[in-house]
Amino acid sequence: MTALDEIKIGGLGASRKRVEDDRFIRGKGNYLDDIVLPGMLHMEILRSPLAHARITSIDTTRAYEIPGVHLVLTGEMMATRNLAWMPTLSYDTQAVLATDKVRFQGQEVAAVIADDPYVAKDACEAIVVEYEPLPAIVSPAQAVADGAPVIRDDKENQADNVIYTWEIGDKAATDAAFAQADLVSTMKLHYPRSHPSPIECCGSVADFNRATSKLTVYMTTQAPHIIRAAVALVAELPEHMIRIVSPDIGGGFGNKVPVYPGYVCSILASILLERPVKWIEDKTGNLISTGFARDIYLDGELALRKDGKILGMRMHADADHGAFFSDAQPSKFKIGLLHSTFACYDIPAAHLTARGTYSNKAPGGVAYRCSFRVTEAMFFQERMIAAAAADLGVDPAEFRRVNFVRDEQFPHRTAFGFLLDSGQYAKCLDVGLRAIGYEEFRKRQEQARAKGRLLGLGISTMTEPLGAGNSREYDILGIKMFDSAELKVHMTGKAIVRTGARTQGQGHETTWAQIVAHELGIPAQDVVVEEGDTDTAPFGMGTYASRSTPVAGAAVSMAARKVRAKARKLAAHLLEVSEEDVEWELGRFYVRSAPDRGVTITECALAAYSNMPDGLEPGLEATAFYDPPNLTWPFAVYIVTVEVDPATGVWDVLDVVAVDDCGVRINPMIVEGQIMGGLTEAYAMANMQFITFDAEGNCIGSNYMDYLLPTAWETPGFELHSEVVTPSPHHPIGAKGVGECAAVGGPAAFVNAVLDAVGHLGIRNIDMPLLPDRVWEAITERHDVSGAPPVRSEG
Ligand code: MCN
Ligand code: CUM
Repeated sequence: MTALDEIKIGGLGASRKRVEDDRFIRGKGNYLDDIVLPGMLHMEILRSPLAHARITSIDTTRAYEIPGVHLVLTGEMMATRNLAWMPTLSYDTQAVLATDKVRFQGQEVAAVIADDPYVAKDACEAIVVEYEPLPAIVSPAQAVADGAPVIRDDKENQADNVIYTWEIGDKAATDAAFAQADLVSTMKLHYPRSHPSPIECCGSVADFNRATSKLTVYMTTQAPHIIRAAVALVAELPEHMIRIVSPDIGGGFGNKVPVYPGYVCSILASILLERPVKWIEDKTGNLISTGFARDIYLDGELALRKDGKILGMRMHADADHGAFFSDAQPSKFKIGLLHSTFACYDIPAAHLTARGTYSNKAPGGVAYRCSFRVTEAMFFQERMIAAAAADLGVDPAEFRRVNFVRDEQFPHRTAFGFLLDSGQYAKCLDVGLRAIGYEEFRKRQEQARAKGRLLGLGISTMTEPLGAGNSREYDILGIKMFDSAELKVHMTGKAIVRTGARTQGQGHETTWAQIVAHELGIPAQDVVVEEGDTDTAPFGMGTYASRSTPVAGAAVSMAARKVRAKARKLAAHLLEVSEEDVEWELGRFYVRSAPDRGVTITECALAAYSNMPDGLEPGLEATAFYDPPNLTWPFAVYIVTVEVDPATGVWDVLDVVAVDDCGVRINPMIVEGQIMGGLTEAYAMANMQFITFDAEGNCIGSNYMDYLLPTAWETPGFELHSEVVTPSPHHPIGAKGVGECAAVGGPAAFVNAVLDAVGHLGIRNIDMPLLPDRVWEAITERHDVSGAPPVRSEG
């Protein structure tokens, strides 16, 4: 026997079909709403119709009169148990159920627990709440205006609506760079609110068992272990008596990272009623109250030299966080990793300031398919780069190439202090330009323009810091960021691997088995992957920020290597040679001097239970905790071509080319799926997704008539390229994260393409979404169009 064929056993690089899809496409998944427990009750939430109002009274009498109603929770009741407010992941507090005021439209005011969800919903409507309306704030500018009402008057020492001010970088060096500039290019834009809107909404089934004192909560969460710790601390329950189970998840995209009031209410209700309580959000509830992202005003400048070299960068961010500051992000950074902006460019000096403010909107700024605001960072970067190239009158592709971090500069320290691990930026760009037919397109564009047709080409590049931690720099609420994996090899050579991550559609059940196959030669189909149950899964910080492959995946590798080290001892024993004389090739140990004499990993597994050498602990399992030395930095180039109709402002996508370098690909097919999904979201954000607020704080876009999800019909085709592979030097298998790259880098490619088509008309910016009326207004009025100011309400 010789080494196994890695692709045949489903190892690294095999485009193995996703094993989880078998049950999903047959409708056999086990999602939260599939969970039915004996005696289970149902909870519905009453939400505020107003954005900002004082609550003068809540009368629940009529709700209690409805047959089938067991409990009506109000903020006042929660307060008696110290649960009216809960801590957020960013050291703020958030109302669980409103007591004093409501602070955004859709805020949770009361919860009804009843025999079935319809009765609970009816009972919600029977609750009488009296409000005294207050003026609403819907932008950072309004939040800091003189005389603005203080939204968070519940907080001591909060005299205004400012949450934080923050800065990073070297101001003096940046000022000096600007003093030397031949030209200063500016950019001001608004990255609008967006919503992850996974197919499955959020929900929980809380089951408190009085007999055992154990609380089991089935919950749509991307980070079950963190939730367990949070529940232990907030509800003051012992951690070992809490079991969080995250069942199959119908998409997360960041929506299922935060802790929502519904979870807390269902837990309290189950404890009070001693019965399982299920809460499932409806689509409106999900769209109006949970997991908003972005909503940030960015204003920046580049100091440029005539020859196209960038000397310095400065920017200011005004972030609208909504009524509660509840972002999940590393504690050290107030505005996530926004300072990853311009990381792929070699810029000597940079300075960033940020201010976060409260508004009468649902909590926002929560990540949506981005590693803590990297989406905003890269969007701004690539819009700014496009504008600067135009200001300088240089080719935008060449401008990028001149300023890229060069291959020989890695590892490269950015002006904001990140250490880039590896990359081949110029090569990715070349592949992209060739694929789109750059030179030919420029000619076509010119000919078309002569005939009054508007063609445009947009380039976007991005690099993303993925894989928090290392624990030195990254923690959430003081909990250091690392991950672990546990691998058990059974006596017949089959195995189970568990991690503290939680797949939501990314395919971990498929890819983690491939890592084991790569490390041990156990065919992937013989390895089962389990995640999401805190009673069985080893500790982990969860799945977001595309950290699973960089951290949990690395832990799988390390656990497998520990198993291999032990198997080597068993092999030496079986082969009757010393360990030093044993060599490894995929699936098999052999004697160095006699390669024909060998034992398979399966034989070693059996020996671990039946024939171990004296003094060796039986069994073949290992747990590895992995604290990454650094983040992984994938890179990508996205290029889009469009045609804009000057008569209507409608734009059609002609071609999309994507060149992603995420290091070694575990499963190329899954990686391509991730990229296509991300590009689809990027297209949606650029083209059609619109959430805004009128002057009274009414949320416009809280339904799928206003907030559009692209279907296969309108989504353009994508041409994907995988020929550039720069392994991460510090990751055990050289893989970098990829789950968010296309959603991060994609939007600017679409927007840059449209602006390239209309830029010669004197238009510098149109804010997303680039709806036809905005594009048409820009073309006909020849001015920039900002989507930022609140929509005036009629009547
Ligand atoms: N992968 C690979 N080779 C690489 C990198 C990744 O084969 N070099 C595989 C991984 O093993 C995994 C998938 O690609 O199966 C994504 O891996 P990774 O980049 O590590 O990201 P995570 O698993 O941590 O997923 C999180 C990321 C985030 S943060 C959001 S948001 C998002 C995304 O994944 N949400 C998703 N993609 C999603 N895809 C689906 N279907 N559903 C979501 O909710
Ligand atoms: Cu940034 S959304 Mo994902 O990190 O779950």
